[in-house]
Order: sequence, then structure tokens, then C-alpha cells
Amino acid sequence: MNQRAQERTHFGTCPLCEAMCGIEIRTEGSRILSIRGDGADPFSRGHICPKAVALKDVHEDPDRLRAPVRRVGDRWIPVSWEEALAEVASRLAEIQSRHGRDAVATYFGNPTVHSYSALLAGARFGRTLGSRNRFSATSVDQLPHHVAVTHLYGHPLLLPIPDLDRTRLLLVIGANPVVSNGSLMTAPDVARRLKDLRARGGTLIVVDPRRTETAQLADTHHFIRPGRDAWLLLGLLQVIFEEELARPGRLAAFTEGIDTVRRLVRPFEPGRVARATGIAAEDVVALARRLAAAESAAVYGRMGVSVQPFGALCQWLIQVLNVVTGNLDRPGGVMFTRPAVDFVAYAGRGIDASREPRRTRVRGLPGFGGEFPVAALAEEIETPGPGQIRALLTSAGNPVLSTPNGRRLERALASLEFMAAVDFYINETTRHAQIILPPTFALERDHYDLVFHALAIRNTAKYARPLFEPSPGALHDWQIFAGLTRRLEALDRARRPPLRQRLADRWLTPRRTLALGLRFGPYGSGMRPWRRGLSLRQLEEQPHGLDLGPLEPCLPSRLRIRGKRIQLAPPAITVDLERLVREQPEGAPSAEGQELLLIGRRDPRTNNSWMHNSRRLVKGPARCTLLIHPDDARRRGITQGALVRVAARSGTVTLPAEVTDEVMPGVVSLPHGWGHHRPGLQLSVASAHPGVSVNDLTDEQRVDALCGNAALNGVPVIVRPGAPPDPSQFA
Ligand SMILES: Nc1nc2c(c(=O)[nH]1)N[C@H]1C(S)=C(S)[C@@H](COP(=O)(O)OP(=O)(O)OC[C@H]3O[C@@H](n4cnc5c(=O)[nH]c(N)nc54)[C@H](O)[C@@H]3O)O[C@H]1N2
Ligand SMILES: Nc1nc2c(c(=O)[nH]1)N[C@H]1C(S)=C(S)[C@@H](COP(=O)(O)OP(=O)(O)OC[C@H]3O[C@@H](n4cnc5c(=O)[nH]c(N)nc54)[C@H](O)[C@@H]3O)O[C@H]1N2
Ligand code: SF4
Ligand SMILES: [Mo]
Repeated sequence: MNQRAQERTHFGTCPLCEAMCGIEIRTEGSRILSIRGDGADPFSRGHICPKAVALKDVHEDPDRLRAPVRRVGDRWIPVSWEEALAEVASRLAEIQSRHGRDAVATYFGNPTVHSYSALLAGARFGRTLGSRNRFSATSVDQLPHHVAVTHLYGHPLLLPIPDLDRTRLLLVIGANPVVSNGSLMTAPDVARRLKDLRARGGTLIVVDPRRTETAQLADTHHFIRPGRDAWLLLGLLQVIFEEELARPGRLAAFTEGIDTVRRLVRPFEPGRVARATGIAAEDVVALARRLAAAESAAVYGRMGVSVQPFGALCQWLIQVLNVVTGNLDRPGGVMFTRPAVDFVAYAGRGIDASREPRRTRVRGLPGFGGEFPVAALAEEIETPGPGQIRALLTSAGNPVLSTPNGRRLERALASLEFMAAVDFYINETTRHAQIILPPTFALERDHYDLVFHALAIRNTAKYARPLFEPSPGALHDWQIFAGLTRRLEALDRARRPPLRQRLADRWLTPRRTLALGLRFGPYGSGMRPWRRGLSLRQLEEQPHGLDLGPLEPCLPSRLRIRGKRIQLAPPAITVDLERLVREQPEGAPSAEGQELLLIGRRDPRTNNSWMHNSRRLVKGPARCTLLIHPDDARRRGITQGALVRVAARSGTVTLPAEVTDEVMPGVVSLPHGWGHHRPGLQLSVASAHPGVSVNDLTDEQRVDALCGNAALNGVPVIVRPGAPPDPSQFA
């Protein structure tokens, strides 16, 4: 045999964020020579960001676990897969038999959504486990979007997507796609697409408490006081109705409740809105007129308007604005996708959002889509009584750094009877596990974006074969979940479905499920039922992906609600207007007030909490800094680069200040995903660049009461010149 390893070129999809960039990877044997953008990918056209190259670092990372480990005291010792899987299954089953099914909780993190096989097998495992204590990163993220669109359109994934390449006006509220690369709007190379929008005479308007990288590309940027977006959105609607500018067009034929909206928004006149938001009344009026007059327009709001106390109200108002201006389901407006695996179409009728939700045991927070808000996790572990959580399985998540009040969650994790993690790093969360089950990394598995094709600004489909064979004995996420599911079934007859079902489940691997999903999808030319849709083979023959065309109007048929009529003013959401007026005093916080409002930010070289072990992503000046306006800094005697102490109800952190007028007065900003100073991590690079965790300041008691989503933005904090770091902080 030829001893020299062969050079190969492989085409795949970057699995790190929602942009689905095509990548070209050259390898020699098991070595990665280079990672570049795939110029032949019809969607991403060669674009990548610095993180794609760091895939190599994670792949080669010596800190990454390759085999299961068990914690003995503060040491980790290797165990066989058989032993590890058997122990996890039997401990979970045993705790459930003593304390009931709900005593075992699960938390699924963000990378789950980037792996179709983990998603499918994880869901199956959850059904077999049978606990209602399911949590995920959804409730520190996009939960309000799902709630709003389920009420309006009948399915949590019927999310209208900005028709970015054709729109004439894009209003971006609380999103920074130039850095985040777009979210609930898969749009690779989004910065170029935004520049193209302006080059074709279109308009980009950004509303954000920080003059972001996206704002710098915009025609207009408005600062807004954190958390006051609902006021702005209500004000825009008020002007549109007051000036008779509403033009729902063909949508009127299947939309009810427009008059209710008109009545509800009447009190929110621009003067009041200005006092609440800090945006001048004439700017509110001008913005409303512009939106109404645009040939086509898309209002788009993301994290800034989701993870705040009125997230669901905001997301509903954004939908309403798009409807009353006639921009829903219109080219250049916001449109529904038609993905090649079309789970919305298979769903029949979606979730009935008007049903009274299940509520958490301790605080009574509402559930949604079969899970509970993660802001309730720590108290559900700590509060004794029937239904108390005594064991936890986390997968692809790092809630100690990514959910509010990480300090409290850490204490709660340490008090569990048992914890297991499906993850390949020993990080701030998994260090609390007794057993860690490490799956293969993304480059060793096949890839299809089940979720993000359904959220993309164009219909495309792309399947990638694994770049590398998994190393001998390694298991994929889905195989770990299948193994746990099988063992739980074997331990307990009551969990065992009938034989026929079990055989079907065995046969229906994630890959076969994907193949079937494609076959039943809307694309393909075959007339025979078994030749319908796309075949997986067809996709395999197109390593750069298939372009299936621009988004197309599809209403009302695509609605998943009874009677195919949109109820624009669902009472379950509109009641929240009372809370808004009650809880948000109109004026600005008093000038004497010592408090500043803390917001988050993202950085081009981070991916939530877990890529800081890549040297190329952490090198250079520290990026975990507190942005503070010069006036606020001066008043507190804070100078550029000096250490500051930031205190909130949940805790205190100390970090360098970056004095800049890029944030508005009264607002400070900290990125999330840092805080690698905890003991017991196996993250040698990250631990040398620890930063502090913003979620040691955020508050698990601050949620959007309507849906339970964490209110991570707009946290009141006190900022003082800082002493050197307090050693107790590192305990
Ligand atoms: N580089 C990088 N890219 C990422 C990630 C990452 O960690 N790093 N994470 C990925 C993930 S999981 C997601 S969900 C997406 C998120 O994608 P985005 O939502 O686009 O990302 P953010 O940077 O959180 O943008 C939120 C914006 O809201 C602003 N904001 C804060 N509070 C308020 C407010 O009260 N009102 C208004 N109007 N604005 C406010 C912030 O200043 C910020 O600019 O990014 C993804 N992409
Ligand atoms: N304050 C504040 N907090 C935030 C945010 C914010 O803007 N501000 N953003 C929120 C958002 S949008 C999100 S999505 C969450 C993310 O929250 P999480 O999903 O809880 O956290 P991640 O940092 O994405 O952690 C991912 C974990 O998955 C592991 N991992 C990576 N790939 C795989 C894989 O293929 N399989 C398995 N099993 N594990 C894998 C990594 O090692 C890491 O431990 O954070 C949220 N937290
Ligand atoms: S933008 Fe997202 S998908 Fe594209 S290369 Fe960067 S991390 Fe990967
Ligand atoms: Mo996210």
C-alpha cells in the first residue's frame, strides 16, 4: 500500500452558526491542510468567517475528550463505552423509579440544532425518559419568536424570514447580523447582502443601544433604551393607523383582528413613545411613514428584542407591523420558506397556542413546546418536595455560562444526586457530571441542516458526507442517545414500545429519517410516489448544495391554523400590554440613579461559550471588556482600560473598562460566553484567557413573564472603579 497519505479535497458545511457557509477542506491522511470558503456553494459563494478555520483546532484539540470518563473525587478516569452507557442509564432509571419520572431533567444546548442526527435521536431519548423537566437553550434565546408565530400562524417554526436579497427597506431591531452572521435569518455573507441592499437604492435602519457593526453599515441608527422596544413598535403602529397608512392588501382576506390592534395601539402616541424609548417623537413618526411607504419592507428583530422582559410582546408586534404594512408573504418583505425537508407541512395542524400551558413547580413559569424555561432550572433542583429534580443530563450545552445566574446554577448542579453530560469538553458545566460521554466532533459525521434550511433567505438543500471516518470505537451523539434509549427500555418494561414499533425505531436511523423527509418533501420531478421529492443520493451528488430558488408567496395555504385565518390580536398576548404600561414607567430612569443597564454583545471570534480553547480565536487584546459611555465613566472616575467592578443582584465581576460612545449613556455592555476561571476545567487555552461571565450578573428571577424566556438584556448594575479581582470570585 502507498505509505504517503493521499491529499483530498472535501466539500462540506460549517456547522458552527446559522449561516451554513460552504467550506472546502483539504486534508492529507488525518491532517487538515486548509479550510477555505467553497466558492462553488451557490448560497454562500465562498464566504466564511474566522471561526470556520478554527474547526481544525477543535478537531485536533488535545483537551477534547475521545473516550468516556468518570469523575472520582476531582480526577477523571477513562471508562469503557459499555460501562459508561450502562451506568448512566441505570442511575437515571433508578432515580426515576424512586422519585418519579420528573426527577430526571435534561438540558439540550445550541449545537444540538446544528446536528440533524443529534436532534432526532435526542428527541427520541427524551420521549423514552418521559420527564416533563426538559430544558434547552431556546429559553435564553428565541422562545418569544416561537410563541408569537405559533399564535399567529399555528406552528413554532413558521417563522417569516426577511427576503433580504429583494427587500427595499430592512429595519433591524436588536440584532447584529454583521457579527452574528444572522439568526432566524440564514444568510451567508450577510454583510455583503446588506451592502447590496443599499447599493440597489434600498434602506437599512438599525435600532440598538449600541452603535454596532451592523449599525455602521446602515443609513440610520437610533439608540434605544434597553427593554423599551415594545413602546417603539406600538408607536410605529399607532402612527400607521392614525395616519391611515395601513395597507394589508391581500392579507386582509385571511386576517382577523386588525381593528382590535388599531384600538389597542391608539394610546401609544409618539410623544409617550419618545419619553419611554429615548427616540425623538419626530423620528418615530418618520420611521413609521417610511415603513408604510416602502415598496417592500421587512421588520426583523432578534436577541435584543427577545431576551428582555417583553420579548414575546415585541416579537408579536414585529409580526403585526409586517402584516399591516402588507409585507408578510410578499417578495421583499418577510416570507415563509419551503425547505426540502418540510416538517411544517408534515405537522398537519400545529400547536394550539391558546391552550393553558403547563407550569413549573416552584415559580409557575409557563412551558412551551414540551419544555420549561431554563431560568427555573436551579430552583427546581434546590427546592425540596415532590417533583424535585435530582438528576440531570446535559447535552451540547454549557448552562453555567449561558443561562442567568450561573453561580446559583453551579451550586445547584453540585447538589444533584447524579449528573451526566454528552459533551467532549470538561467545561464549567460538565465538570459537575459524574460521567461524561464524548461524541464525535462535527467533521466526523454527515451533515444536513434540518432546521436552518427552513430559516434561510433562499430555499437551498445541502448534504455533506463526513470528512473523516470516526476514530475506532467513537460514537456519534445519535448513537449515544440510541444506546441510552435502548438501555432504558431494557431496564423498564413500561418504557418499551410494542415490538413492531421497536423494530421500526431501530430501522429508522437518523440518515434514513432524513432520506424519507427529503422524499416526502416538495421538490423533485418524479410522478411515482416513491420517486417524489429529492433523494439523498441526488444530494450526495451535489457536494456544493442545490439552489431551489427564492422564497415564494404561500399564504394562506401554509398556515397551520383552523380556518386558515390569522388571528392578529391573540388575547393571550395582548393582555401583556397591561403589564407593559404597569411595569415600564414612561420616562427615563432618573439622572441621579446610580444604576446602569447591562446589555450583551457578540464578537466575530466567539461562538457562545465553547470555542475559546482555540488559540487563534482568543489571541490578541482581551475582548471580554465592559463598554461604558464617556459620561458615565467620567462620573465614576473610570478611565480607559482600568479595572471596574460590576455588581448586580446575582453577583459581582471585575474586568477592564473600554470607554466608548458606541454605547448610549446609561448603558454598559459585556459579551457572554466567558468566565473560564472556574476550577477543574480541562481547557488549557481558554483557562489562560478566562474573562468573566456576564451570566454571573444576569438574574434568573428576571424573565419575560408571558413566556418565561430569560431577560438577559437590560439588567440593572452598579459600576465602580475596581479593586484587583477579589479572590473569592475565583473560588
Ligand atoms: N460571532 C458569533 N456569532 C454568533 C454567536 C456568537 O456567540 N458569536 N452566537 C450565535 C447565536 S446562538 C445566536 S442566537 C445569534 C444571535 O444573533 P444576534 O441577535 O444578531 O446577535 P446579538 O449580538 O446578540 O445581537 C443583539 C443586539 O441587540 C442589542 N440589544 C441589547 N439589548 C437591546 C434592547 O433592549 N433593545 C434593542 N433594540 N437592542 C438591544 C445588542 O446591542 C446587540 O447588538 O448569533 C449567532 N452567531
Ligand atoms: N448573557 C447572555 N447569555 C446568553 C446569550 C446572550 O446573548 N447573552 N446567548 C444565548 C444563546 S442565543 C444561546 S444559543 C445560548 C447557548 O447556550 P448553550 O448551548 O448552553 O452553550 P454553548 O456555549 O453553545 O455550549 C455548547 C456546548 O456543546 C458542546 N458541543 C459542541 N459541539 C458538540 C456536539 O456536536 N455534540 C455535543 N454533544 N456537544 C457539543 C461544547 O463543548 C459546549 O459545552 O447561550 C445563551 N446565553
Ligand atoms: S459565518 Fe457561521 S457558518 Fe459561516 S464560517 Fe462563520 S461560523 Fe461558519
Ligand atoms: Mo442562540
